[in-house]
Order: sequence, then C-alpha cells, then structure tokens
Amino acid sequence: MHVIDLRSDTVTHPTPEMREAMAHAVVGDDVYGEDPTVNRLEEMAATRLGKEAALFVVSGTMGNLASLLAHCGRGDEVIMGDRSHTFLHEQGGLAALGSIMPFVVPNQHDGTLLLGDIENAIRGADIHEPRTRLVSLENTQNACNGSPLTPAYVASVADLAHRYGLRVHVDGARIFNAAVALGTDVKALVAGVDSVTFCLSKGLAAPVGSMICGSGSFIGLARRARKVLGGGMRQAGILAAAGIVALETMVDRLADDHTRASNLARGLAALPGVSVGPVYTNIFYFSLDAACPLDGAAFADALRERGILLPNRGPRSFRVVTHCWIDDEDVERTLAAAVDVLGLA
Ligand code: TLP
Repeated sequence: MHVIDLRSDTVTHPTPEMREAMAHAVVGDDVYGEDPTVNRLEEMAATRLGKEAALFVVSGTMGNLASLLAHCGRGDEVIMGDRSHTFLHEQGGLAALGSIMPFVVPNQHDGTLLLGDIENAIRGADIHEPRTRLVSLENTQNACNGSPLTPAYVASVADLAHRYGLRVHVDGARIFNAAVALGTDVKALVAGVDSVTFCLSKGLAAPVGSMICGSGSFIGLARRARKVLGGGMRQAGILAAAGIVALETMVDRLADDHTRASNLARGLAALPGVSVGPVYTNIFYFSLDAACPLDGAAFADALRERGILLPNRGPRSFRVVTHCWIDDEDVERTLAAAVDVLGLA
C-alpha cells in the first residue's frame, strides 16, 4: 500500500534529478574551501537571498546554532518567540553549547512578536543585566499555523533592532514557502536582516542540508562555529549537488503543497467533530472536539492502519504537513479515511 506521510516535509526523498546530480558531483575538501559544488551552492544561495555570502550546514538546527554563536558571546541574550523552533525544539543548544540566554516574548497567532514586547525586552546598560545582542524571528512560523511573516513586518523588526544596535536573525527553515505564499521575492523577506538560515531538506526535498546567509564577515564567524560544532564536512559536494537541484527545481512547485493543504483542511473542517486552524502555507493544525468518539491516539492508529501517517501531537490535536509526495489523490484518500474512521460514512 502507498503510504501517505503527513508527519513533516522532512520525510521527502531526493528526486531522480538530485540522485543523478549527486552521482556525478565534482567534489573536493570543503574544509579547505575546495569543493566546487559546495562553493557553487553557497554562491547560489547568497545570490538568491540577496546576501554577500552563504555557508552549507548539516541541518536547520546547526544553522540556527552556528548563527547564534556567530552573533553572540557568553551571557548575551537573544529575544525570540515562545513558540519558536529555536526555543522549543533545539534542545536549548544556544544555552547548552553557547552560554547564550533566550529572552522569550509571546508569539501572536500570526507568528509575529509585538514590537512593544521586543522593545520592552531589550536590556539597558545596568551592570546587573545581560547584554541583548539579537532578535530571532521564524518564517514561516511552524507552531503558529505555518504563518508567513510579511516583508513589511520583518523590516519593522529590523528597524527597531538596528535602532538599538541589535542584530536580527531569521530561522527561515521554510522561507521559500513564505515567499511563495505571499507572492514575493524571497530577498524582500530578508532585506533588512543580518542573517538567515533556510532548509534544503524540507519542502525542497534535498536529502540533507541547510544554508546560512549573511555578510562576508558574519559567514566567516559562522564557518568557525560550524567547525567547532563538528560540522566541517569534506567531500560535501555530493550533498550540495542535491541542494543545487532543490533550489533550481523545487521552489515554484511549493504553491501546489499550499493548495493541497487548503483542500485537505477544507475537507476536514466539513466533518462534524473536527476543528481546523487557519491554512497559510503547507502546515496546518486540527483537533478532535471533546464530543468526538475517538481520542487522538485512537484516530492516529486507525489512520495508520489505512496507510496514513499522522501521529497525534496532543491528546486530541494534530499537525498536517503537505509536500511533494502528497498529490490530489492522497488528499482525497486521507479525507475518505477520516470519514471512515470517524464513523461518518
Ligand atoms: N522542524 C521539524 C521538527 O523538528 C519539528 C519539523 O518536522 O517541522 N526551524 C524550523 C522552523 C523547523 O521547523 C525545523 C525542523 C528546524 C528549524 C530544524 O531543522 P533540522 O530538522 O534540519 O535541524
């Protein structure tokens, strides 16, 4: 049976074109800066994001951590959202490995941080207080319904931060989803910020890797941070080759993932006992009402028996992620399975 995997866009495998490019990649030792394929991917990423330089790293987690290590010193503070991936899902690496403090402010439903909250969180010159160095945003904001932050909002945060002498980092794991959803060039989403990471291995379907983009001097520091984290890869062009194909072929089609997420959400919302959150990109959340005869675990088990992977995240709640492996037929099959499992047939 064909399995419909709605757990994450990280489950996508490399496309045949990526495997072909990987097999024939020209490689060298990237720690010496001698891998031509990695160098090409880094140039492409920097140009695409409108930044001076870029760095290929193993994962989004490493991209965010290396960026924070490059921006901050021991005891420095980073303002970030309480629903941000860096705060919730990266093992507190900034504190564990970087002695950097998170100062969390509430993410609003649309993923934004209120400018007033950011401004109130900025420390003064008092000797008792840590130094604020950085504001970190996430775009799209995974845990806030995959919502995209607009260019105008990002620019307003950058203006505020720069006025106080702070830097701005964007965890843009899914920044191309944001750009496609907003119909804007990705450059506009990061124009005023100092660094951005984006992932090749989520909706863009490369097997491994993320990029950090920023100024030449910042990328020099991030390169040092990557090395101390054990992320200095050697003939990494094998992986970078897939990343190049990802950037060349997988960005525009993200719109299809967004349409399918909308269609699936609309179908689920029509079922009694199911409450569905807003859909902006390829991620949405839904929950089963208390009156629903099944709890989340039983619903997930029943779907799994029908070849659909969608584990519950809370007692009755779910996250759905569409990607290039989910087609229209999979959306229909998932809806039919939900109808069946909920006894609505
Ligand atoms: N997110 C994964 C899980 O870790 C939750 C997922 O399935 O969504 N930033 C954001 C916004 C992310 O969503 C993720 C991964 C990361 C960073 C980390 O990327 P990786 O997994 O490459 O370290």
